Amino acid sequence: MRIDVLTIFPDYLAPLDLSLVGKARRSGLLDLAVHDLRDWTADRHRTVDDTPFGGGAGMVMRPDVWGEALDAVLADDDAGQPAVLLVPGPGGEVLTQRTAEELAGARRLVIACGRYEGIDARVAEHYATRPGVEVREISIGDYVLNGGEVAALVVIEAVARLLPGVVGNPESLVEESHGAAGLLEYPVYTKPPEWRGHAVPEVLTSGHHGKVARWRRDRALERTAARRPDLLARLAPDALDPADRRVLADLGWYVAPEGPRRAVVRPAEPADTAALAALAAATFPLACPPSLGADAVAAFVATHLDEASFARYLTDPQRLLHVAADEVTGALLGYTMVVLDSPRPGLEEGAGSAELSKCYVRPDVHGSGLARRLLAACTAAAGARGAETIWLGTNVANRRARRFYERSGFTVVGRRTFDVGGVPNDDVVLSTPITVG
Ligand code: JD8
Repeated sequence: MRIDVLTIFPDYLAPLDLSLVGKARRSGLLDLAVHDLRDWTADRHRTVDDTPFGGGAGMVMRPDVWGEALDAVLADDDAGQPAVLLVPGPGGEVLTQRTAEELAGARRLVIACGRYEGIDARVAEHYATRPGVEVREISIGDYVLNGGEVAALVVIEAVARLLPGVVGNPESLVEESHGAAGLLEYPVYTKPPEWRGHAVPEVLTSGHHGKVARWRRDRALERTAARRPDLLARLAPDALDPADRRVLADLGWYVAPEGPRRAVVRPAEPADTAALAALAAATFPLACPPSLGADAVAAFVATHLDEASFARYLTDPQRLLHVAADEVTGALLGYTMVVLDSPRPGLEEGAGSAELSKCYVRPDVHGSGLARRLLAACTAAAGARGAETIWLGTNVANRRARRFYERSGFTVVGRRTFDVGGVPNDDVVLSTPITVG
């Protein structure tokens, strides 16, 4: 790659003789030239600026000097390669790793470093019409600098390290922040294993590569959720495996079809009535065996899961309803309903026995840990109301649900017949003790 930098402060770019970029220049991987803009002035004062048309403070860099300089630099190219003309400015598109990756694919970059109040706007307009030249006004961040040189240093380092052969071990490019994974990097450690009373996390000296990789992924997810939730929200759902989703769930996130989003789990309120009934009507049929006719299901929904029923449930002191909702849109994602002091099938005594009557999550967010969070919330609430055990019935054919409850500590304690719209259904009954605190 060839990079040309035009500036009135060539020494500002001296750091590019150092470190990896310096090595890349000396090894020929990068052809970098720094030019003094004043070399293209025509007056003995080598003037590059003048007063702004329309008045105002400061000076503006002259288009004629820039024109002479850019024409010369752009023409100095045997192969006539297309060039990207970068014009740093606080109003440009903000540089990201994606931009750096794009620019690393170019054959040639020319960077026009402005000073004063900036470069006459006609320069960018003019070269945008020049064949083989793509003009991009870039910014390195939402703060104001005095010129474009610092931005040139940033761009050149961010691009050069992506060029083949510049970074010794290309592997290290993979796992870094803003890299392909789209996550911030995990914390790193080296010798000594103990420093000023701070120990290195044990897993890192365990030699167990799988556990190390998982630990690092979890830390990267945690850091990104805490520091750059905007980056997390951009992740593609299929980039997140079940372990990732469990970590995100513990951090208060669920994985929506459009990507990770924050979800709140809270007690249901009267304002949720209509949305609750709609969610219940949409999810209950999914837990019913195909053998159960649609009429029976519809009859059950109409009599037990309609708005009037939920309005009643929400004012019944013996019922605890919790919902999971998208933190931004408020859309309901899942819900639970617990009936306090409800005797387990086959037992008389109901005191201290809570029934998990309903636990449903929208199918498009299954596997995102929301059911686990809802179960934890409603179980804790039942425990706080004195319940010592919680039981539920689920259709014998619903293996997914049974697996979920058994993974959550429930054990099979019996069977029951559950009437849906007048049709008896075989349920397996599971129960688990409630441990408060
Ligand atoms: C180029 C002149 C100074 C800017 C009057 C202060 C980039 N992220 C960034 N912040 N600032 C710049 C930047 C500032 C520049 C020039 C880049 C040329 N200035 C001007 C407008 C207000 N002075 C930048 N990339």
